[in-house]
Amino acid sequence: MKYFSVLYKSTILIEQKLPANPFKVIHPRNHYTPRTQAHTMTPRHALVREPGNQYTSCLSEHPLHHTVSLKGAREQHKKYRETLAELGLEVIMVPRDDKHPDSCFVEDNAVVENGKALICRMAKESRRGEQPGVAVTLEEYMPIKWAEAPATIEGGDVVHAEGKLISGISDRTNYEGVAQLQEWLEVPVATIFDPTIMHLKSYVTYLGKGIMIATEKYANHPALEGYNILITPAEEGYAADTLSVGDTVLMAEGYTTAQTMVKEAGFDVISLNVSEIQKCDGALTCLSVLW
Ligand code: CIR
Repeated sequence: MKYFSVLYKSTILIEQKLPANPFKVIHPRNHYTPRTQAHTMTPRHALVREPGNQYTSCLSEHPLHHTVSLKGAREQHKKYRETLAELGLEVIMVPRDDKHPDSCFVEDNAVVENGKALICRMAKESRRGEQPGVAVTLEEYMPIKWAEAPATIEGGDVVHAEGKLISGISDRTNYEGVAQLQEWLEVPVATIFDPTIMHLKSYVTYLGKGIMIATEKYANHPALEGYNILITPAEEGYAADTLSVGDTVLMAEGYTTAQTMVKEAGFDVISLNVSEIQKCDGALTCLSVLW
């Protein structure tokens, strides 16, 4: 197995840095039965929403954004849903949202951990308004809370590992967002500060069994202390966004070296074509909320 050890310094736990932040429960309900407790690498549910009619107007800095195909994105999304269902997950479809171009990237709308969901406060104005559809569905399964200003937080920044979260402090997520995340979900959150990036999970994801996959830039970060790190080749950085279901890892098609590394680390790999998702700056994790 090719593991790359990291230099360990000190893990930065956010509770040492941030004041407590009281919340209101916005949509209290009593009829749910909590179905999930601690984080599991074998989720049973996947919440998804297919790309809406405005998808091609997504936020994107991808050079091929102008070639993005809604039809292709829907086909790729369908294959993604089918794959999750074949892996045994209950795939829960949130009704399509044709008003918000980025509405299929539901990962950014909510963070689920410990049987609860924090509904995110999106950093980008054009994405505010995506969350209610996701919130209405999630609250049938678990208690929810809405993140409140001045917090901004997007689930694409939040890496889930056993017993902890690791969040980017990025262009989309601020310290207040992480404080609210930690308080409501009652889980320690380590942070990686990099305001130049959109989301941390484009660079770091957790495979399970104590193994992360990361681009070189973050591999030595103290927040990843204690994990074995697979470092993606420089030209395969996109492959660092992976989606684990048990011992199976969904990975983007075309990144063969990274896929081989993950296989050699003991995982089964399913390769998916996500070209039309990538053109909207999305990746595999962005398309679902798992629990
Ligand atoms: C955005 O810029 O917000 C979307 N076009 C892409 C969001 C991707 N989401 C993710 O990485 N979790």
